[in-house]
Amino acid sequence: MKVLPGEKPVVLEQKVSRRSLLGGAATAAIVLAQAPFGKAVQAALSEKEWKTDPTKVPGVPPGTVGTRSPFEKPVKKPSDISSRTPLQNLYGTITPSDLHFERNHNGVPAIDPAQHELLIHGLVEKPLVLTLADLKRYPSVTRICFLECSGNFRSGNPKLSPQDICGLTSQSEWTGVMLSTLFREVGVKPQAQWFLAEGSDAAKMTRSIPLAKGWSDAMIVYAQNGEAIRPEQGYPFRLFLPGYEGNMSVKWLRRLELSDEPFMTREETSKYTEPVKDGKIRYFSFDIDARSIITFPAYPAQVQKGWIEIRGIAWSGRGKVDRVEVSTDGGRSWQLAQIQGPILDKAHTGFRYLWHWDGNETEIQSRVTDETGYVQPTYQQLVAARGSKGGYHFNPITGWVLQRDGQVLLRT
Ligand SMILES: Nc1nc2c(c(=O)[nH]1)N[C@H]1C(S)=C(S)[C@@H](COP(=O)(O)O)O[C@H]1N2
Ligand SMILES: [Mo]
Repeated sequence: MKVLPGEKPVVLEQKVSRRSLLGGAATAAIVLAQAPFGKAVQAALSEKEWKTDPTKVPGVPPGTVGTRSPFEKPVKKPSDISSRTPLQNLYGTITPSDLHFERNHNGVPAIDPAQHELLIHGLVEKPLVLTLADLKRYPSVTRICFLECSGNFRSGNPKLSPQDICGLTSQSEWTGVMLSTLFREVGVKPQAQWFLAEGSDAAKMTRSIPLAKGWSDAMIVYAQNGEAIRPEQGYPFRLFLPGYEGNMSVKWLRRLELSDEPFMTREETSKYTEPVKDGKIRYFSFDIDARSIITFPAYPAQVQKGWIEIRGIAWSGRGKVDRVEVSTDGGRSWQLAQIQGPILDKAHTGFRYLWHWDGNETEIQSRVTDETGYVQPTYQQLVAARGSKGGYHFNPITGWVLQRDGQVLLRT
């Protein structure tokens, strides 16, 4: 193999075993020998080697799983209880599975699918116990849908990114069984009106769900973006309720109990309720209200005057996005954004608006209207309607201030 003067070959001959290749070319990779091969080799490359003319040395051989370029480092932002999707680093509308947000009330359980069962009982003709293998024998359905935590709101600091403000929403292509298929299998008794879903994590998450949702579009999903659902998302399977607050899509599902009334669990009485007016509390607020957010330009982006493609996502738990408007003058005037089709039901939908920025300080905003006619409210409208400054189901218009120096900050 020809090596340019002063350069060190990175990967040597083609006909070497993986072992000798790891040993010969990449010392650090020996430690990583159990890691995916390509990743191990790449991780072992020094910065100088990445700068070698790639046409002068053979590349890394194919591996067992793909890798992300070490120049791209999108990461979730974890706290003790959740981990947020880096919306500002994503393209299109599918969240890479390893960047799907997480909200765990007592950690991610380790579940062996061979030991895991789902019980369906209560007001049914024929109670049923199902394993993952059993579920996979039923007719399957695949759909693209967002999942959002109803606690997905933060504000108060100009240096918050879309991830910080709104990173508890993600979108996947989900595959599983319609709950209606399983309802037919067990035979629902006429008195049944609700069902309880219970998880097998240490939080034993339980929520009551109206039976009608079970008959319409509820699913039990075991796959996400073409592979088995990830442990963080509920492996081996979870309930998935399109458009409903994320909390009800119980992960690591182990039990469904049909009943004539709701169970009034902790998560639907003490938690996941929100103040409305006059000291009243609203509960069983299932639908995710329509929301949009500009993900570029947004903090921490730095921009230059001239042409800027404003980009973002919009979604509604009640159906399809009808339109998205963008304002480049702090909400005084609005223009229609372009929507990236296909527009799917209850799905993150991309929008863009090409804009020429003159370099003067201004504020950009986006506002979605869904197919029911619901218009995304301002923060002031929400506070006036609810009499509170936050809580669950808070979906205000987000504004980004473009400063003259090109720094983009959250309007607080
Ligand atoms: N069993 C169980 N299911 C659960 C939770 C949990 O802690 N345990 N968290 C809920 C909450 S509050 C949300 S927002 C979603 C988050 O799903 P994700 O972690 O896959 O993004 O799962 C819901 N289902
Ligand atoms: Mo949540």
